[in-house]
Amino acid sequence: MANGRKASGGARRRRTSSASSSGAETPRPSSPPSDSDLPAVATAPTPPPAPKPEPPPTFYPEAAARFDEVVTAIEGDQVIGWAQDRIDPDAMAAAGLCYLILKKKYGKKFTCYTSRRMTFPMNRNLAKNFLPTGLLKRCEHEENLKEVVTDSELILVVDATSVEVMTDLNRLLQSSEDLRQKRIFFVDHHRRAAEGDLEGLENAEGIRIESAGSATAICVHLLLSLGLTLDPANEEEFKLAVAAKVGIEIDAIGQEKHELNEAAQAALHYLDAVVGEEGLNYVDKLRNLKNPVSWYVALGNALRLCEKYDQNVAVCGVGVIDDNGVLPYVANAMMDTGQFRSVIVFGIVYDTEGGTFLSTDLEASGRSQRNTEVALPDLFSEVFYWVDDAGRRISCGGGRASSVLGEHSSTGASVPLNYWLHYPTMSVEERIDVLRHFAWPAEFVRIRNLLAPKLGIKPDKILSVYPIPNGFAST
Ligand SMILES: [Mn+2]
Repeated sequence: MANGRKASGGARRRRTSSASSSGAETPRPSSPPSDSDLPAVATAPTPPPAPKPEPPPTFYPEAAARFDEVVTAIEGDQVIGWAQDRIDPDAMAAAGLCYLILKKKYGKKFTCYTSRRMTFPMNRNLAKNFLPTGLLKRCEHEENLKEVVTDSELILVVDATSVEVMTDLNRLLQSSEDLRQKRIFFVDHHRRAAEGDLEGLENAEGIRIESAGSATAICVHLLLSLGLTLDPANEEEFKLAVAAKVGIEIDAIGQEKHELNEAAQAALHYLDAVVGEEGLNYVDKLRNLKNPVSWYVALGNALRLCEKYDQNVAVCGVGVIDDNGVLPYVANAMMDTGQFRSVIVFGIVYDTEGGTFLSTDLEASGRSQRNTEVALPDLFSEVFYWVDDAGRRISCGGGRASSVLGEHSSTGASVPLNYWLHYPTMSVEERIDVLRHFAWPAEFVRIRNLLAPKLGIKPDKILSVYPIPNGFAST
């Protein structure tokens, strides 16, 4: 169908470099641009030198002491880090604070690796305008990733320890026993994964504080415990404080402020004092960033079929798209109609850069509200998987439920489609055609066949926004 091509053709949004701010001399980020670069709306006037906020009582001093021992033992002046695929604000800010600690206290340079494109405009903007330039590096852009990892004395992993959410690190660790012997230090607030957790490796250790609520809150206290502070008059530190505030708050979504633990509250209180009114304005602007227009096209396509979905659980295949932010956005908007108790949206998502395909995945996003019949986290882990060489199913989906009865749940999945990623084509355009005409019908039918019996709905209630060839349209 022709009307879907625009979103994925060669005319991708291009960012100009004018808005990328870097270094200590650049002005404060002007109004954070939307994904397509807003012009600078209001360049903030240089504020009067703000007094340095009083550091709060610090938490986790033992963790800081161990961090200090581990970093002090490193001889080189470079440390590499790792964060989850599609790095989120908490991981970003935690990486940013580690960067600052390593730079100011130990004189070391820090580069944090992550795979896949970030999901939301806010995240992309935060990375671009509020984090030090060069801190984050996409694994797909590093030609010698294996050498980089082999050569580094330490891998500092933030906000994750499950290898399943760090695709490229997982691949490297699988490939070499030497790499599995690497020294790893993690700073995380998630529960240890039952399988495939870095903590199970011989030379891995770290800080795991589940009650902290975010990796950023832990890192704020690391910074303070190590005798450092954030200076609002310093460009880089001011921006990092803004990022840290966003990081903590995003991971606390669904919780009231008073429900956060003392350490997180103290960290937020301190960051508020550092960023001041100016910083709070940036936080608001970041929250209100507009979505790219292609997202509305996908939403329109999905809503066009509104009458045909199952009322209990609407399932929509949005086809082939070039932006992974579309799926949670469409899922949320469909829930907002109030017509469905659960929504599952899936599609083939690719990411290109400079004529090269960086990834091609089958991705899905699910939302549920007061639906006791559908347990989305379990469903996602059963339905979204890939099969390894030994025939084992490796699950690539999961999520959170806010109560046992599925009061509210939010899930995601990302299954690599390696066959299609490596499918030889003559051009990007041809590849997109192949994905749309061949990969999509095959993947759509596959997911429909897996989902329909598990959801107890008829296959023809699972809809594709693009027609599927005859014989498969309904059964
Ligand atoms: Mn987190």
